[in-house]
Amino acid sequence: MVPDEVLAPPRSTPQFIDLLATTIDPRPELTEALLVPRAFIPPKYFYDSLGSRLFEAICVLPEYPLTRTERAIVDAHVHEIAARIGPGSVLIDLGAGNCEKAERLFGWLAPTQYVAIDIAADFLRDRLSVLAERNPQHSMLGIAQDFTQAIELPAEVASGARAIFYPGSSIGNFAPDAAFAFLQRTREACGDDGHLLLGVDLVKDKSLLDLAYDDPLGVTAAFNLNVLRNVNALLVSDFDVTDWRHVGFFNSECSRIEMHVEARRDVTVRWPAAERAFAAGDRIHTENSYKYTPESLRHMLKQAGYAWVAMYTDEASNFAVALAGARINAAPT
Ligand code: AVI
Repeated sequence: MVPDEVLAPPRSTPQFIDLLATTIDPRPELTEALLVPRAFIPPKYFYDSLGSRLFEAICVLPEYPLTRTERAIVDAHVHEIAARIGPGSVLIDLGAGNCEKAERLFGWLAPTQYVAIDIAADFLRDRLSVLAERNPQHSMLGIAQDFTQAIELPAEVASGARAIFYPGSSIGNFAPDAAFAFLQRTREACGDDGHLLLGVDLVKDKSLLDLAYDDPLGVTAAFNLNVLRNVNALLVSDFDVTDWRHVGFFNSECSRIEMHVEARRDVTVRWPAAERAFAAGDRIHTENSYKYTPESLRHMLKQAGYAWVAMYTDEASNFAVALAGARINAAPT
């Protein structure tokens, strides 16, 4: 007979809700995306467990300074950010990944609950339990959810003012109209007492951007090509990664990074629902990463319904952290 205390989860195990099982089957979406003339794969499919780890590796590359610059900006202004948000909100971390960015805010924001949401269920569950062990005094809830279509907050999310955290310039992975609709949804989800803390990469020299998305070590290439392995797992398709190469560059006209996988040779990809022939040189578009200016960002946040926006940037204006508030009488002076 095993004593109860051995079977019971450790006190620090956070609650975890998996809403992915109840969301859409990825197969019709992927089939459709692969069969349109300009084939594409939505970037959310990068983030299986290996893809999430490869993204962590990208974030420490010297050529990809986004994460470090964002951290430095937040560190430099965290006192003011915390004063504006006020203590005791529910901290909702969209695309939480390894949860490390939000963890740095715990001491400053003293959240009543930390809610980590991500599409990579296993990765999030692992990282959240490590986080909970390090921070046993904080109440935590993990939610596996594709929040790109709708932000669903289940009843387990505590009531009270909400601070939504969307760092890392993930907003750039939406097309501008979808980014705007997403910001409107964050405004709804944060309620009339809420705030949004948003990290956004800014337009800069093309050579810097090209290098950030096509690094000499090939980490970004591995991240990009891994999407084919994830698609194989989801769709039971037969992509052979060695048939494809990584392409990543800044498209100045559209103010966006584009990533593609390009066929090295003629290849036919098969899966139970269909098949698709690609000629050598054909591309599958895997990601856009839009770059904004502080002005365009401020405008978009105001249009989305936020009453005020405080904008923080680094000295070179490479990256911006925007704090947007829902309530007009809390506007910064
Ligand atoms: C997650 N997202 C903000 C990253 C970006 O920069 O668009 C994903 C990424 N793609 C290639 N490198 C990093």
